[in-house]
Amino acid sequence: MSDVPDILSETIPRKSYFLGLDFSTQQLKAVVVDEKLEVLHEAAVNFDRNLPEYRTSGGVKKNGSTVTAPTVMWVKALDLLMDQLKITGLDFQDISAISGSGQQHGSVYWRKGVQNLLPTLDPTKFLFLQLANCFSIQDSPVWMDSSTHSYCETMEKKLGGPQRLADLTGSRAYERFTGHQIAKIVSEKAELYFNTERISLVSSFACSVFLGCYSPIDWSDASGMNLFDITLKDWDSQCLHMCAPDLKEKLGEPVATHTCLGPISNYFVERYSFDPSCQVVVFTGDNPASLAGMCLEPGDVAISLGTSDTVFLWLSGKPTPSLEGHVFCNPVDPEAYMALLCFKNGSLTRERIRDVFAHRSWDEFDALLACTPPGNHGHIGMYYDEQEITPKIQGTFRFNAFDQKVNTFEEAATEVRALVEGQLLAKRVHAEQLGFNIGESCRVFVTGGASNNRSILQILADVFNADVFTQDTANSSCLGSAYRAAHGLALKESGTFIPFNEFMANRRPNFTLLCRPRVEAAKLYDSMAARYATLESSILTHQ
Ligand code: 5FX
Repeated sequence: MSDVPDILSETIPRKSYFLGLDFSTQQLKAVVVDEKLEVLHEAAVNFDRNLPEYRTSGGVKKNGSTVTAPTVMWVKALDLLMDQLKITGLDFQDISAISGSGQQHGSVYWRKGVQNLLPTLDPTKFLFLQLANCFSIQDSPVWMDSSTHSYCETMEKKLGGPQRLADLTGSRAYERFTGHQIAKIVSEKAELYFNTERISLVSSFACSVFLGCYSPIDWSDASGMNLFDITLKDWDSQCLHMCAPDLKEKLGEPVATHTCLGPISNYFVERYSFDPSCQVVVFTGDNPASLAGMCLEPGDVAISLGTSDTVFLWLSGKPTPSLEGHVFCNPVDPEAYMALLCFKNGSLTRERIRDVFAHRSWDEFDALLACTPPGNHGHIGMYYDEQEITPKIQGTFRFNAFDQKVNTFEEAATEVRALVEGQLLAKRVHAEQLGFNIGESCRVFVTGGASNNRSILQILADVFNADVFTQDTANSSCLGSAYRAAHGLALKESGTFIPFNEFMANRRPNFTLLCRPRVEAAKLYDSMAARYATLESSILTHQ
């Protein structure tokens, strides 16, 4: 224990539990922590497996470049999750505050009149039965959608170019960003848009259900819409007008990500015996919540190896958004920012290569990695099964040691190493392009499905020339939501702003050192990263 005063027990002395939820792409997860922020209960509902009636694959429905999820499926998942938590023996009465996160950029369209219904839901009935007819658009566009190209072009052009939009909103125009999704709905389904009372992000939609009224959108998740001025921390009226009429009213006033919104709705008090004073702290995006869950500090890199691979960094100074990657408002420090890089081709591509080249076996995949040297004898691969976000390109690109394009690699082992090295080099190259310096004290924290694969993590340590750590729990978004619930409540009770990292002192989750960089391999990856960057620009200019 350090000498830092224990702010948490000073502000929350009584027995308190905190519930964190994560409405992610493939599942809905929950974690409950106690007043020491130690995990007591966990639960999850998988959309494909536990709710097959919605016929999703990987939690989504694809129709060309349009990717959606049935909004009511998320509500039904919540009904199931609450029952699961009850079965774990959790007494909901002990929960002092809840918060949550959602996949970023996805949007929910509440039809006119629902604001009167939300506070009066019948606690004897499931939520999904009562909310089934509450959405003017049944299928929510989600972050995997890439169908709004023309709307992106229009906004960048009208606003004075991609860099200008990035300077204002933290990102150039991205197809999955919510402003363009809304613009598409106005243009293709105007009637449904005009029948919409409120537009939520996945995070603020879930928060609204717990609150029993429309929740505001928080600053961090608002930063993923191409509508929010990240410096002024307010909607930008020019961007709003470019996307849709009366959008400001439909989005509501944005709030700081530590805001405590008020008590949980009567539905949860009556149905699950929550204490009526249990507080709801505004929900945020899954990546910002993950930053909180990992207790990131300036100089650290966090990498989530999941459906999408994401890299995020804490930015302390004035942000300098670039044409690749995103700057969001920091979820735990209203003065700071965070950078995020999102790679759409993550675990699904790793699984495809495993299936094709390693007989569907991770053991064989690891054995193939082990029998090839770092640097792969000069071979480099870039695998974009789906249209990639960073950079925007689709297809498979293989290069030999002379930078010549080749159609295949001769050996399965070369292919497997090319995939892993290519994916990890891309993360380093793009983090550096955002201005990140891999310093001596750089630590890499990994989370997500592939974070227990040692062979992949050794390459990660070598590529970043940094120690790689993992946390006790892989559910960093969920855990971050539970921490944020505790922090938000402490701010409310104390009436002052307590920095999150001070609040978390003494209670950071345990980190385990998994891999250390190997000097020779790290040197080799320095030059390989420069080669990777050049090859990537060459395919982008020739596409
Ligand atoms: C971030 O910008 C993304 O689009 C993804 O990481 C989603 O948040 C995944 F849920």
